[in-house]
Amino acid sequence: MSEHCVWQNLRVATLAPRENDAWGIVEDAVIVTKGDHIAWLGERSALPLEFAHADRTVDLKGALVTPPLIDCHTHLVYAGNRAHEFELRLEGASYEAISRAGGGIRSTVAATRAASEDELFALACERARALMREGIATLEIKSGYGLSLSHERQSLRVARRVGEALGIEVKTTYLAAHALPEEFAGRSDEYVAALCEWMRELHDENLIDAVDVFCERIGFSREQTRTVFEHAKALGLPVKLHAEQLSDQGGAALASEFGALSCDHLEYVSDDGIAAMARAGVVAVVLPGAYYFLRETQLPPIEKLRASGVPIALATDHNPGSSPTLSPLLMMNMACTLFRMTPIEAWLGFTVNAALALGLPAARGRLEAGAKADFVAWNASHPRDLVYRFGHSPLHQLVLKGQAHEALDV
Ligand code: DI6
Ligand code: FE
Repeated sequence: MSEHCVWQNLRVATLAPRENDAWGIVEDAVIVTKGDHIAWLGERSALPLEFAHADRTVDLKGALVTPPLIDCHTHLVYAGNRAHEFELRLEGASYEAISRAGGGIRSTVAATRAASEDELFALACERARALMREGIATLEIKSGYGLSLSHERQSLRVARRVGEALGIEVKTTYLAAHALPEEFAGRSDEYVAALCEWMRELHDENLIDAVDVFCERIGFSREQTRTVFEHAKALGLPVKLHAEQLSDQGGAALASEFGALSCDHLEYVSDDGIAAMARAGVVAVVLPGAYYFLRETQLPPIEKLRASGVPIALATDHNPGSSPTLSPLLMMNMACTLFRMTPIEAWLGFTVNAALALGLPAARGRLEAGAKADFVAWNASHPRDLVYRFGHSPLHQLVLKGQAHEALDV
């Protein structure tokens, strides 16, 4: 028999819109969980008698309950850091120049290859725990700092192990097309052919949930991106794209042709790119951490994306080079202050639209009867309070499968 638990003394923001309220707020609410799903959710006064008798009652002391957050774009598996490059950039070197000089992604590749699988696992778990302390319970993790068959396999295996160890859902993304490894210098087409072969093997090992490419002057060309996408398509794998982060490569239109789950970054996306995304139902993932940390000045075209009806998701883009943040709440604040998104858009960006960017149902970003018994209790009274404050996590409890999660202690 699964445990029947009544959670009371709380207010819920379901994010399922009701009448004039986009937040779906339920005041003086009760949540009834049965094992790992929500059996009932609503106002206390409407609690049906059949649910009133519980095996366990939890008093949430007036907390605000929301759906857990979803981080739909991270590069969590790597060793080392790039604090030195941060200093170089402050002295005037550009991100692209550092990359062309052999630093950037390739310096993290060297550190990652030198680490053992257990070291990478410990580092990635520590980062995932930090995200969970701000309410994350679903996480996308990209490979892309291995860049050989065995090192990419190792990164993807580490990503899977993080999910199992922490009891959260991890979606893995194969990003071998992130940078050209040294051993393929001057032979980028051969590298693309090789990584497409590896894709087949790693797919057979069930290590890949989606395929991504860094389509950029310092990454891979549009034609190379097409080759990678064709291989993914032949294997039935969904694609996503690092598109128009530093320049317009026509990546968004290409990804839309392949029915991509998402196009990410998008500072330099064209009107045609946006139109193609709208037609194909591609999610825009905007990444204020990378925008801020690279001191970018070209804003992603939020107003045009909005007007075209493209769903907008947000993520941390956690990585050592362009976005070393582990704070989804800070990203929500920055999405509002820097990108002029609204607080409800920021929340939908880390819940409903982030689910879509991972190929999960939108309902994964809402709290409703029948949903998984996963939610976050915050010491706050309204979700907009969490967007407004920054540099602070008022998390009270992360509840997964109907149980308060224990693994968050430092
Ligand atoms: N775009 C990014 O912002 C990250 N990867 C990518 O394709 C940066 C990765 C890094 O600098 O290590
Ligand atoms: Fe990224």
